[in-house]
Amino acid sequence: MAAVAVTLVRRLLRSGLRPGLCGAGGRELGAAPRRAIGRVAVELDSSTGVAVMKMENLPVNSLSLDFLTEFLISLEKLENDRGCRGVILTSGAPKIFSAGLDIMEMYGKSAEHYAEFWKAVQEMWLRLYQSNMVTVAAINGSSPAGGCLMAMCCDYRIMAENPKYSIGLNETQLGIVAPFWFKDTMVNTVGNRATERSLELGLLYSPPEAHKIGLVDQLVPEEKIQSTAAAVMSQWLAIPDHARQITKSMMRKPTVDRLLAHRESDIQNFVSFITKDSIQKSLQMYMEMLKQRRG
Ligand code: CO8
Repeated sequence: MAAVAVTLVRRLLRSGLRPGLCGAGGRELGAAPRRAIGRVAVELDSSTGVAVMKMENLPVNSLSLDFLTEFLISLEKLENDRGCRGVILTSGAPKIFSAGLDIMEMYGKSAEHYAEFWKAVQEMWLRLYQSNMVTVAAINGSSPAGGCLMAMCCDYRIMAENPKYSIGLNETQLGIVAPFWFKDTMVNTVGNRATERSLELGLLYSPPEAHKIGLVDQLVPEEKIQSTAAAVMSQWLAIPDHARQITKSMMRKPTVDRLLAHRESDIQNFVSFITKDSIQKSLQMYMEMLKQRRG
């Protein structure tokens, strides 16, 4: 994984951003919080050891290659900071947690680009799913596809009770197929039957439906989401780190190992799938549908 991190840092430097300027958590110790990089705002409270990572890739927090690169660097800094034990993942975009993978990264690009993009998506999943820190998702907006995957990587999910929001793995609605490790993550969260139905139909659930199947752990009024996340975090942090971390690894390692064993072929599968004319056509139609829906 170290090699991937070096590649990501190189990418970020090429883009003109300077990841090394601030201390872990996006601020220098003892200095006023400041933004390390543009699309992910991180604030670490050194008195609690809890960081809030706010996704700010406006308008919809789509997971572009640049965003994923910044996200990974921010997460790694926190992971390496002994003063940080927990992360609350949330959104700074109104009404959207994350719109999932950036469709423009999967459309009309070269095979090399698709491979680089997919490696970054894999890396995001590997890092977040295996994080040693306690991770709590404060889902303050809609969270389709890759957004739902990010939330499912966390240890606990709290969603705002807003009937306009939805969450789920809706890939089949775009004419694409969720990869096996998306499927595995959902099976580990809600079980086999609910995953089978969700994935085949590309279901997006309202907050009460998501809560009913266990896709989210708790619903709260929108204004209480951050305070509830902080309260849940302190319950999880009351458990000794080493015991919790070993238990988490015991639960998640077999799933992680499955991707690690097939990482290259998973990239090749993605590239050969996404470059098919029929898939490119489906994505184009889906984007047109999104625009028409807006009127
Ligand atoms: N990627 C890129 N751009 C997006 C995305 C996205 N995922 N979602 C929305 N946008 C764009 C819209 O096109 C629009 O652009 P513009 O202003 O230029 O027209 C802008 O963001 C705002 O979008 P909306 O007007 O639709 O905003 P709303 O607030 O009305 O709705 C939603 C927000 C609910 C997020 C809505 O945009 C939506 O449903 N988006 C699509 C979400 C989605 O289906 N994502 C799935 C992505 S695929 C994925 O994550 C996993 C793929 C697995 C790989 C499969 C292997 C082959």
